[in-house]
Amino acid sequence: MLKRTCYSDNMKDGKEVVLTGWVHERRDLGGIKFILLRDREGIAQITAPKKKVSEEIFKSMDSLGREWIIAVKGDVKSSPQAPGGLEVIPTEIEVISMAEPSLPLDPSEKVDADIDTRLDNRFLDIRKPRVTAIFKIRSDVLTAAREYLLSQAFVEIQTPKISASGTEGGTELFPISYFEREAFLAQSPQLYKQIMMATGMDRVFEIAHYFRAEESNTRRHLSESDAIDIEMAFIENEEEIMYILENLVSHILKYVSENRKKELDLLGVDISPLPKSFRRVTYDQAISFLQEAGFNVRHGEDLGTESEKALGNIVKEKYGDDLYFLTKYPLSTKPFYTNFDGNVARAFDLDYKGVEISSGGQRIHNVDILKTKIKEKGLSVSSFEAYLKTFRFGMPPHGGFGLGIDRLIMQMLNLENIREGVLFPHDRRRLEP
Ligand code: AMO
Repeated sequence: MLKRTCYSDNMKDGKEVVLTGWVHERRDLGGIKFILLRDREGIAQITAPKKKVSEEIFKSMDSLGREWIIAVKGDVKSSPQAPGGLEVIPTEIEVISMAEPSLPLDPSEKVDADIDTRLDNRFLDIRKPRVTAIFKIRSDVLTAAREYLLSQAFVEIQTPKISASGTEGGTELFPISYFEREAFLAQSPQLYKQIMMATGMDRVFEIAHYFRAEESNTRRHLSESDAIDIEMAFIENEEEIMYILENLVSHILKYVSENRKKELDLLGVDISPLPKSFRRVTYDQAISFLQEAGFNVRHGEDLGTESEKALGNIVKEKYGDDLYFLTKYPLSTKPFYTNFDGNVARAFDLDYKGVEISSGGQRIHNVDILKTKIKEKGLSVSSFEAYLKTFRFGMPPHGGFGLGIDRLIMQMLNLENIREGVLFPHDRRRLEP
C-alpha cells in the first residue's frame, strides 16, 4: 500500500506527495478528469489531463466510485482554481477500499439529511468536513480546560461511575442491578468530589461521562453527557468558584479561537468578543426582566427552558453579553448540599446565549446542617453515610461547579441540537449506534 506523506492541507508546490483519502467527487470534462480527494484536513484536487498522465491512470479514474478510499501518488502544481491553490497530477492511484454505490447519507452534503438519518449513519456524517471540524474543536476544548486547570494547581482525578445513591434529585437516575443490590449510574461526581476535600487534596477536577434518565426528548438533554467538574477548598464564598469558572471558559474560547480558525470559518462561527469576566444577574433581577417582558414567571421557581431562552435575549439586548452568571437563587430550587444565607442559595448558574451550561456553588461543610437539609429534601440520611462520615473528621469550607461540555459546544458553535456535538449521542429514543 502506498504510504501517506502528508495531509491535503500540507502540500508544497513542486513536491511529490502521496495522499490517502475518500473520493468526495469525480468530474469528467472529456480531455481532463478530476477527483476531489477528502482527508482529515480538507479536500485536495487530483487533476488528470489526458496529455499529461498515463493512459492507465486516465482510464482508471472512471472506475472509482464515491467514498472509495484511494491512495494517490503525484506531483503538486499550483492551480488558482483548486482548493488551497494547489492540485496533484497523479502518477499512481491505488484502490484501498471500495464503497457500495448507494450511500445511506451523502458526505459531500449535496443532499440534505435530517438529524435522525445523520445519527443513524454517523460514521458517514462525521466524514463531512463541517462535522469533523466540530470534533476537532471539541478536542481542543478539553485540551484548553486541562491546560487552565493544571495551571491553577488543580489535580485531575477519576471517581466511580457506579454509585449507591443519587445526588441531583432521584427521578433522573438509571438503576442498574449490581449483584444482590440496587445501584445507579453516576449523575455527577458530586459526592466523591466533595469527599476529596476531606482528603487534603484541596483542588481537584474530573472530566467524565454522566448518566441521567431524562424523560423528555429535548434539543439540550442527553442520557449520557460529559462534564468538567471541579471542587476546591478553603474558599470564603461562591465568588471564588465563579472566578475559576469564568477564567476557564474564557481560556477555552480564546484557545479555540486562536487554534481552530479554519474549523470556525468552515462552521461560519465567530466566537469573539472574548470577555474575561462575566456579568452577574441576580435571580430577582432575572425574574423582573422576564415579568417586564410579559413572561408568566413566578418568584421562587426555577427558570424553565423558555424563560432561560428569553432571558438570554433580554441580557443580550440590554448589555450585549452572551455569557452571564445567574446568582442568588432561592435555596428551595437547589440540591441539598448547597450552602445558603437565609433563603438564598450560595449557588449560581452560568448561562450561554440563553442555555444553562454550568451550575455550582459553595457547599455546606457542617455535618449537622447537612443532615437537616438531606431530611428536608425527603432523602434518607442513612443512604449518605459514607459521604457524611467524611464531614466529621476535618472538612474545610469548599465548593465547585459542573460544566456541561456538550452544552458548551452546542452554544459556542451555534448548533441547533446538542446531539450534533456528540459523536454517538444517546437519549430516550436512541441507544444505537
Ligand atoms: P447540574 O445538574 O446543573 O449540576 O449539571 C451540571 C451541568 O451539566 C450539564 N447537564 C447536561 N447536559 C446534557 N444533558 C443532560 N441531561 C445534562 N444534565 C446536566 C449542564 C449542567 O449545567 N453537581 C452539580 C454541579 C456542582 O454543583 O458542582 C450538577 O450536577 O450543562
